[in-house]
Amino acid sequence: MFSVSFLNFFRLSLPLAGLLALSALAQQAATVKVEGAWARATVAGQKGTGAFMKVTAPQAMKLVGVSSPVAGVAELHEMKMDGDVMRMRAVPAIALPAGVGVQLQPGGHHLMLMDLKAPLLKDSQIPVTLVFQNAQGQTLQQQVSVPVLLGAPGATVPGQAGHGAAHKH
Ligand SMILES: [Cu+2]
Repeated sequence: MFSVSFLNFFRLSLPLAGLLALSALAQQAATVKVEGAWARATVAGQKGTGAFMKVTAPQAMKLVGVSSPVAGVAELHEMKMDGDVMRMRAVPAIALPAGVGVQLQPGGHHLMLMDLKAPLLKDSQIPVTLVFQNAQGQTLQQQVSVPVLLGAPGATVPGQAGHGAAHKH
C-alpha cells in the first residue's frame, strides 16, 4: 500500500515541480516596476514619438533595449542642452540603480518610437517590450501596455507633483 501511494505522490510531484520552476522564471522576468507609462499621440505623417514612464528595478540593472510592433525602429534616447539647443541622441543603456525610480520623461531619458506604421491615436494602448540586463549579464524582457495621451498625465506619480510643477514648459 505504501509503495503505491508513494509512487502516486512521485508522479504528481514531478509536474508540479516543473510548474513551480516555470513560474519562478516568469516572476524573474517581471520584477521591474513600471509606473505612469504614456506615449505621446501623433498626427498623420508623423513618423516618430516618445514614450515615458517611471522604472524601478529591485536590483541594479540596465535598460538596454526597447521594441514595439507599432514602430519599425525603437531606441533609448537622451535629451540634453547643448549650449542653447536641446539635442536628442540614442544611448546604448540607461542605468537603473536598485530600488531607485528612474524617470523616463520629456527633456530627459525617454523611449523613442520611430518609423511608426500608423498614427498613435489618443486613448489607445500600445504594447512595448522593455529589455533589461541584470548584474549577472542575464537579459530579461518585460511587456508594458502603454496608454497613448496628448501630454503627461497629471500627478500620476505620488510625491512628484511638485517636481512636475517646477518643470513647466
Ligand atoms: Cu528621442
